[in-house]
Amino acid sequence: MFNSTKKMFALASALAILTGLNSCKPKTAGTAVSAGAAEKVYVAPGEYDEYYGFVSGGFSGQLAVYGYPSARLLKVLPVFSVDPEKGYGYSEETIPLLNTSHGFVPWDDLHHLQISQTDGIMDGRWVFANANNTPRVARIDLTTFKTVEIIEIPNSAGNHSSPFITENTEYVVAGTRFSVPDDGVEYPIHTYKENFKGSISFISVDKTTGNMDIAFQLEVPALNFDLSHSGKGPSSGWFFFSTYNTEKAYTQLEVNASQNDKDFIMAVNWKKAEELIKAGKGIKKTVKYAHNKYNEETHTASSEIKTEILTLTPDMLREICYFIPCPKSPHGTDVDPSGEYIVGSGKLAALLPVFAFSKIQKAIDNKDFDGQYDGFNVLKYESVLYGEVEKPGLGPLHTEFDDKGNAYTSFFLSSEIVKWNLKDLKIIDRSPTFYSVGHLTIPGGDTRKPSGKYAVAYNKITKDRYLPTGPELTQSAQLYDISGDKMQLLLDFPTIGEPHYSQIIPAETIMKNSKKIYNLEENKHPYVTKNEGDARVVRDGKIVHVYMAAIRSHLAPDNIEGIHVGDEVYFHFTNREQDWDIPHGFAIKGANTAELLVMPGETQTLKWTPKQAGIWPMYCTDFCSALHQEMSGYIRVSPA
Ligand code: CUK
Ligand code: CUA
Repeated sequence: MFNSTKKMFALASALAILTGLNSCKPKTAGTAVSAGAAEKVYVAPGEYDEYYGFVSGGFSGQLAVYGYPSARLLKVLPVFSVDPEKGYGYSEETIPLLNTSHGFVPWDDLHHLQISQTDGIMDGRWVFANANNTPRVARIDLTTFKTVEIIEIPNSAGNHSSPFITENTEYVVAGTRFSVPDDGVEYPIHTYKENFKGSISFISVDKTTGNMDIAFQLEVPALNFDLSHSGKGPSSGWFFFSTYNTEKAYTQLEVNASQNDKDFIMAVNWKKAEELIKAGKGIKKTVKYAHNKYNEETHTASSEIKTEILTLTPDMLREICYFIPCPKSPHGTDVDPSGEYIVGSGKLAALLPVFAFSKIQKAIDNKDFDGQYDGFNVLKYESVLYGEVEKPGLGPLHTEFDDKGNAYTSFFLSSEIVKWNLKDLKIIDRSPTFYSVGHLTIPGGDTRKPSGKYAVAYNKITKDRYLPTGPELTQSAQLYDISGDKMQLLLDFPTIGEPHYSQIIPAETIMKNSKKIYNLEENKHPYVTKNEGDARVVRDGKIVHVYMAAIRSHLAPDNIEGIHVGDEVYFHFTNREQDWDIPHGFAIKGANTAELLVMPGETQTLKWTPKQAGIWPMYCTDFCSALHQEMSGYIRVSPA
C-alpha cells in the first residue's frame, strides 16, 4: 500500500514559518541590486522594449501587459472582470462575454496565462487565461489585445490547474481545484470520500480560428488539482498534473491535507484519450455551461448555453492515467525544454524531485507499481525518479528553465530564486526576492526554446519596497538578469492585482501581427453608421435605436429629441476614424448603465432607459482633438 506516514512536527514548523514571515526589512534589501542595473533596464524615450510580458492580475480578474526590460505598464487587458477603462462588460457588445450558466459574473480571479504554441514554441497568436472562481477559460486575440472567447467548465470548482496547453495548442486543459459532485447535485459534505470527485477537461482549439470547445472531460479521483504542464518532445502526448490532498480531507485542509509524506503528480496520456474519443468511445453526459464568443467582424458577442460533454469510462481511464508519488503537496509541475525531466515542487518538501519521462514509460511497461490509489496504478517513486535536488530551499513553488540546461525554482518560505543544474542537480546560485516569490517567468521558460536573458519574480508580499499607500500596498515583481552564472537583481516594479503566472515573448512576434484600426468598410455590426448622412433615430414602439456617428470633432446626431421617459434607448455609436489610436468615448449625464469607449472603425452600444424628463448633455470622454470639448450634444427627454 502507498506510504502515508505522518510527520506532524515537520509540518507544524513549516506552518509556523509560513504564517510568521517577513515582518521586517532585511539589511540586504537595498544592496542586492547589481552595479549597472539601471543601464540594463533603461529603454530610451521613443524606443521599444525587447519583450512583451503578459502578467496575471490575480484577484483583479484582468491581465497586465508590460514591456521588458523597462517594466513599463503598457495596458491592462480586461478578461474576467468588468473594466471601465476599456468599456469592457458595460457595452451591449461585451456584456455577453461575462455570461455564465449562473448569469452575469462581473468579477473573477485570474491565475494563469499561456501563449499559444506551435511545435512547443510560443507563436504569439493568442493568450489563454483561467478564471478560478466560476471556472472558465478565456482566449485573448493578440492582434487586437481583446478577449474574444470565454468557455465555462462544468463539474469543476476553483479552476486552478488551467489553462495550460499542449505543444501545438491542440488542447487547453482545465483541472478542478475543489473536488465536487456533478453540478447541481448535493450530498452531505462528510460523504466527501464517496461522493466527491475530481475532473480534468480538455478543451480543443481550432487551428485556424482559435475557437474552443470542450472535447472531453475525465472524471478522476477526489484530489485537489493544483497545476499542470504539457509534455513535449519525447513526452509529447502526455500531460502532468500536480495534486494534493491524498488524505481526502474536507475540513481544516491546512493541517488535514498536509499529513501524507507524498501526494501525486498525475500523468495523463491525452493522445490515447483523444484516440478513444475519435473512435466513438466517448460517453455523453448532460451538463450546463456557457460558451461566449466575440465576433471581430460584427463587433458583437454571443452567449450560448451548451448541455453535453463526452467522458470516458473508469476502465478506459485506468489505461490512461498513472500516479507518480511526489513529496508533500506538490504545487508546480514543470517540464524541462527537452521534455525528459519533470520537476515536482512540494510546498512543504525539503527536497526537489526530478522525474524522468523515459523511466515513467519503462515503469508503465514493466508494471512497476507501488499499489493503487482509487483503482489507479501508482508508479514506484524510485523507479521513475531521475534524482533529487537536496536542500534547495523552503517552500518550492514553480520552476522555469533557461537555454543552458539550468532550472530556476521559486521558494516562497525562504523567499528566493534558486538556480540549479538539470544534469547533476547541483545548486549554482541563489538570489533573495522581496518578498515571498510565487511564480517566476523566463521568456519561453516553459517552452522548447527558452531564452537565458531575464527572469521575473512575481512576489506575494510587498511590505517596505515602495512608498506606503495605506493598509494595502501594490503587489510587486522583480526583474533579474540571468545571463551570467550569478543572477542579478535589476528592478522592482508594481503589478496590478496579485501576479501569478506570466508569459514573456519577444516583442517582434506580437508586433508583426498587431492591428492598428478596424476597417470601417468591413464593419458588419447590424447597427453600424458608416456615413454621417445615415446617422438617425429610429423608433419601434418603446424601443429607440440611435444610429450615431463620431469623427473629430462632432457627434451625429448632436441634438436628439422625441425621447420619452420609459423608452428603451440604444445608442449605437460608430467611431468613423481610420487613424491608429483615435478612440472616442461616449457619456450621457445620468445614464446609470454605462459609458462607452469605441475604437477606430468599431461600433459599440450603450443602453439607456431615461427615468426623468429633462435635458441630458452627452459628450466624448476621450481627448481626441483640439476641439474635443466641442464634441458634445443634447438629448431632450419628454414625459411619458
Ligand atoms: S498559483 Cu499563484 S503562486 Cu494560483 Cu499559479 Cu503558484
Ligand atoms: Cu472624441 Cu473627444
